Amino acid sequence: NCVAKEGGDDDKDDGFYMRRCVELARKAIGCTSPNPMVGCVIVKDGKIVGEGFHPKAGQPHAEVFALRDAGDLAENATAYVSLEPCNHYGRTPPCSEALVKAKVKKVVIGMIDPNPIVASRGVQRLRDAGINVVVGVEEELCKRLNEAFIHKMLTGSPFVTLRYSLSVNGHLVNQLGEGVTDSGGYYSQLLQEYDAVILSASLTGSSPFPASQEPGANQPLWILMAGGSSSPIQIPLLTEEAASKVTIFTDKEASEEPETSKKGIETVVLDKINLNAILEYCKSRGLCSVLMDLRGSFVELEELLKDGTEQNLLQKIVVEVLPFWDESSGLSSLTASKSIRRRLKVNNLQPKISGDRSIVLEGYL
Ligand code: AOF
Ligand code: ZN
Repeated sequence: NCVAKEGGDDDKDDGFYMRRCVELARKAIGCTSPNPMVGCVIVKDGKIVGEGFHPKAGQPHAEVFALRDAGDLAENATAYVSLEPCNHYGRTPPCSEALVKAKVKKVVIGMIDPNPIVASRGVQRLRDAGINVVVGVEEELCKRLNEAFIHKMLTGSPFVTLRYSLSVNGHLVNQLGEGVTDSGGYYSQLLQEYDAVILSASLTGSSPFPASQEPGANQPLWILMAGGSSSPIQIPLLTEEAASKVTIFTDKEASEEPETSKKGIETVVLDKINLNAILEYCKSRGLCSVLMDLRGSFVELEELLKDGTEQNLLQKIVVEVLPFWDESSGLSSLTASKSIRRRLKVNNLQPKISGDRSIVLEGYL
């Protein structure tokens, strides 16, 4: 009997099904905030009989979709969920109850829900019902998936990532490696993941929005910093919905206010532009994740991080290294890169993607 077995799931382990949960969860990338991304798989006799993910806040949770998909086959099956099943009546009823009612015999969980109204109560409810519960399979992967949700739950503040590009000789450059017009590009993927993106208006050229990324339904909130006496920003005429996806920060020296508020865009005037105030604003809007996109503005970054308190507000750093030598910058080779890393105390940048046009490095603070 030497015929290779094809398509059988019998040899798959818990890690395999949990990785599938994460894959399913990511189908809703950028759509679930302020809720987490969650995936669920129902497995019976070594076969997947049901799958689901949480599509959007307010809609049913992942477990509900997977149980629906499995129907009666859920009885005596094992449920895999990337996040602990909830045990509360929120916008939707508790998933722990749904799993008990469906008579699953085992539940394998990626990570405990950091939400204080859930935190281990889901596990407790399942165990009380006699269900075998395993916690912590592919835990690191599940935590990475929801790093912003977890941070927001534990601290009340949004998860903030700083992004910038460097040329190979270490100069900060005003460019993106993966084209923003290319919908599969790394940058557009980043934009999809974050609730808001902070950009310096002075650096964004004639349109404050990167090409083909005008504000809209599935876009982040665009926060434009237009402080100082920099030249006025050219805001294109936006629909009401698009205008609601833009906020402009100015200071007393800038002359933007009347123009932009006429166009239905929220405009906040500060004494002086600072990261603290902008992040307070993000917090007050209940945002979970914010991308600070600095393009070519080392001076601006230095300014923002000057007194050291602001850098405590950053959680992650993404650096794109572009494959060209930049002679135009006034900064000496590698100075910018080293200085930023020293300031932020990042010394463990890991390669994430390396393509033709750039290498993307990521690190945590
Ligand atoms: C799960 N499965 O798929 C998700 C969970 O307002 P609600 O009712 O949607 O509840 C939101 C909370 O439920 C959220 O903060 C998180 O703790 C949990 N999310 N739980 O069992 C899911 N999305
Ligand atoms: Zn739930």
